[in-house]
Amino acid sequence: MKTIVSGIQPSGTLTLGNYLGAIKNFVTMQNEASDDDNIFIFIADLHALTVPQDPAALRKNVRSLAALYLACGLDPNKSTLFIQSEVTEHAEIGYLLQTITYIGELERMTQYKDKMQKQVAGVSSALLTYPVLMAGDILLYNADYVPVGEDQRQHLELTRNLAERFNSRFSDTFTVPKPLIAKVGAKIMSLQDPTKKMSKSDALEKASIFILDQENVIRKKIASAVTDSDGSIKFDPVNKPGISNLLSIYSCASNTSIEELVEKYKDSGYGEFKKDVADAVVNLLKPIQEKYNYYLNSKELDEILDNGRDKASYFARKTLSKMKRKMGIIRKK
Ligand code: ATP
Ligand code: LTN
Repeated sequence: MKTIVSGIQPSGTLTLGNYLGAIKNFVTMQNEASDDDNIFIFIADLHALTVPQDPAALRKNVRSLAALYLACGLDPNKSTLFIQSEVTEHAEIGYLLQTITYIGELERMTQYKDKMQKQVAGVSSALLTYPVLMAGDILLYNADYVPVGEDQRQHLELTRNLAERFNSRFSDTFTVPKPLIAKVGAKIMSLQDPTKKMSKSDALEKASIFILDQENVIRKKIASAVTDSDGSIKFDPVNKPGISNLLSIYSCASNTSIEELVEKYKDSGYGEFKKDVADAVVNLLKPIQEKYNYYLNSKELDEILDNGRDKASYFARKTLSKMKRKMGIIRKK
């Protein structure tokens, strides 16, 4: 029996990076899981609040992400799907874990350092404590594995440290989780600056492919992706970051190895290659988009989220009361 936990922030429209780096792996793991495994996939709305959000847009994004999870193949009979803020134990464990986290550990987080620079109206203290909340998300369910993209590796390392610290201070309580980061697709890069990660919050629209982009938009974005003047199709992220990124995208979208693709396109030009990358991405996203529209307007969506909340709460309550007992936050022994 194993437990898998992961989440995505409803902080905007999801990108192809979120799909290939995260959701695709959630679905694979779900489909390979056995009946006694537990899979918790949630919508990290509390995390989204670490930077300013428009309340109406946030509400819409939460629903949209839920529909997208289902459209991408997450099955509520196999995975528990829920909204983080509806299981209030997440906020509580976040606070309790802060009491064993050092400020220095948080100030070292690269995502904090990057994101704080982009804040114009001040940096919220929640942006600093965000990785502690994330550790809580994982430890509440005693996760064995956490499928994420490469950018989350450092947060997972902190989670492991906090689990070990708590266990040694208060006796064995938490499972120490392992990150699961795919070999290909864990860091899809921007189409306009392939040395930067593709991000939902990139100001440059054509830098990212969004899961819900229309076919003609996807084709245009890939056709105008930045490459190089060398003319050969090879996987070399340092000297050929643009072509290497397109090879990674193509490989993940078509389930073909990068080596096979390099061999197939050894005599081709960039134009032909880009056209085929676009075909693969369009074929990948089209069925997801069709299902998305169905789920977004379906009645099932709320039922699935209600059931997910109830199931997740059951596990979260158990872990939290054990944790509080060990810390002395209990009236009677
Ligand atoms: P933001 O740009 O608002 O910080 P994000 O696009 O990085 O958001 P998250 O919600 O932080 O999205 O990430 C959700 C999941 O998607 C995480 O597991 C993360 O590692 C993964 N992910 C995000 N961007 C990429 C990317 N470019 N390539 C691969 N995986 C990614
Ligand atoms: N911080 C993650 C989202 C996230 C998460 C988690 C991922 C929040 N809690 C727990 C895995 C497990 C991000 O991708 N920005």
